[in-house]
This record gives sequence, structure tokens and C-alpha cells, in this order.
Amino acid sequence: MHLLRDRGYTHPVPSEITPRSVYLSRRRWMAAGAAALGTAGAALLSAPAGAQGTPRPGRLAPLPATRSSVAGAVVMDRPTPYADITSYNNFYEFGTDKADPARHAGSLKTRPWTVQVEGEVARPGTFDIEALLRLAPMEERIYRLRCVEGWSMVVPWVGYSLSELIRRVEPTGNAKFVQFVTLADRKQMPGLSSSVLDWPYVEALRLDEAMHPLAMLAFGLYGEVLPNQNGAPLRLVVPWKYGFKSGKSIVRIRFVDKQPKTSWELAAPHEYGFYSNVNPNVDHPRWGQSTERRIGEDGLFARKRPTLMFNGYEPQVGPLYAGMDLRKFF
Ligand SMILES: Nc1nc2c(c(=O)[nH]1)N[C@H]1C(S)=C(S)[C@@H](COP(=O)(O)O)O[C@H]1N2
Ligand SMILES: [Mo]
Repeated sequence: MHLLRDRGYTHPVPSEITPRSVYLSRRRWMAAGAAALGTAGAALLSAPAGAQGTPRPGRLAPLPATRSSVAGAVVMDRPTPYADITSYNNFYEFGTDKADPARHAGSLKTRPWTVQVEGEVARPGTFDIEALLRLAPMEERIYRLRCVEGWSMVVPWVGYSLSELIRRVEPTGNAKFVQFVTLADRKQMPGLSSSVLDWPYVEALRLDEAMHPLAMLAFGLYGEVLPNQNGAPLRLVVPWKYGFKSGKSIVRIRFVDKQPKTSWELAAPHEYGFYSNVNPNVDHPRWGQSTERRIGEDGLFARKRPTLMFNGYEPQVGPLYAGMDLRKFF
């Protein structure tokens, strides 16, 4: 793990893709960790390939769910092992190194937890996490998550469509955008002492994007509640957009009439636009976006995968952007 740490991140924005040598070192470290942990550790590192009906890692509270019937909600790609999903994270509130969230997010207190819903809605209010867990039936969805840095994972999330919550608060005719504000607590989050981003981390969607059934509020993965490093106790997952649109540890949802600024736009406006749809044809100014490295697949002979338009969700979400110039609205 110290090999990752020694990489010396100094960038104010996401780094390039992890060099292969560093990543191979990480694999060796994980293998060594498995050996040290004995069979339990080894089982954890080769976590279930399927999701529903396969053994859970069994470390956190179970969060039962039934397989989603939403169109496109279950991709056929093999899910990324639990150990990878929970140890290679971006959650800058806990540091900018991929290993930092797993190392430091243990201090995050996820109870009590409330989400304030406000702005252009007929029924604003404060939702307790326990009420949110009961708001709609829990579904398992197997989504791709692609980071703008060029890596991707396949995650069996547990949660429900964000539209379930939106419908209940009744947006007014003035609600055009939905802003998501995540927790910013210096006492719990060592990364806030860095000025890498403006805190709190904020993200936003157009209302119709937020209402799309694939936009998900996630409370768990692999049949258990979310580990802190993955955004406990609840986060957004917007599978056709780059990972950074999927804000973690949400505390406030605000309905507004004007397009809000997001943390990444504020940090680097020429690199990160509002829409941030996965688009292999629009390069990041400092690197290409046409291929990706699937976490957990990078052996000596692993090939990069082609990145798909809208991360492969074009049949479902393409119509949301009909007629838009996606180079202008990147
Ligand atoms: N609050 C918060 N949410 C966040 C981030 C963050 O730094 N802080 N990083 C984003 C980025 S860049 C990615 S790629 C995904 C990563 O999610 P994962 O750790 O579950 O893979 O979370 C997103 N949500
Ligand atoms: Mo990301």
C-alpha cells in the first residue's frame, strides 16, 4: 500500500491513469495481504463473481434486494471483486490517493444521518436515513462506473431510482436542476484541510436526467450496506456519466431553476463541464477518453477496453441529449 502512497499526488485535479508498474505492485500487495489474512482474506479478495444469490463478503449489515427490472439496470459484465471496489476509491474528503478512503473513512459517522430536501418543491423536508431506507423497495443493479481518469468497475449496487424520492417531494414548475450537497465535516474528514476542491463537494443534474430511472440512490453494494469509503450511508450513482457526478455521503438535495456550478467545474472549468457524460469522442484536455482499464482485470496481458458512448447506456439515455452538441455541452 505504501507504494501507492509514495506516488506523490500533487495534482489539483484527477491524475492520469495509474502507471502499470504501480498497479502491478498493488496487485502484489493485495496478494500478500490475502496470504497474511489466511483463507478468510483470500475469500474476500476473490469476492463473489455474481451478485444476487452468491455469498456476501459478510462484514457489514446485510441489505437485501431484488434484481431490478429497470431497462439497462443489469449489465452482463462480470462484477468487479468486492476487495477492489472497496479499496480503490476517489473520495477526496479522505485524501487524494486511491488508498486513502479505505484507510481514513472509518472515522465517518453514518448515524444519525439526515438528508435535507429543499428549494423548488411542494413538500420540502428532512428525511432520516432510516426513512430513506424504507422509502422504496431495494433493488440490485449491476452498473458500470467509469472514472474520468480512465479506469472502470462493475458494481452490484443496492438502492432505488432517485425518481422515487423526487416524486414524493413534488418539484414545482420552476425546478429545472437538482443539486446534491455532500457532507463536509473537518472533524471527520481529514481531506478537507486540503484546498484541492471547494468544500462541500457539490454536484448537479438536469431535472429530467435526475428523473431517469437509471439515476440511482445507492445505499449498499454486494448485498450489504455501503462501506464508508464508497459513500455511506447514501450516494448517487449516475451510470452514464463520469464517476465524479455520483456524489457520496449526501446531506442535502436542492431543487433550483438555474444550472448550478459543480465542484469540478469550479476547480477546472476547461476540463470538467456540467454534463460530463461518458463520451469516447471528447478527450479530456490532458488525455484521451476512448479506452479504459477495468479494475481487477489488469494482469500482464490485460487489454484496455473501448469506452462506450454514454458508458454503454446510450439506448436508455441517448434521447435525453437529442439535438445537443455534446462537444459544446461536455
Ligand atoms: N463526496 C464525494 N463524492 C465523490 C467523490 C469525492 O471525492 N467526494 N469522487 C467521485 C469520483 S471522481 C468517482 S470516480 C466516484 C468513485 O466512486 P467509488 O469510490 O465508489 O468507486 O465517486 C465520486 N463521488
Ligand atoms: Mo472519478
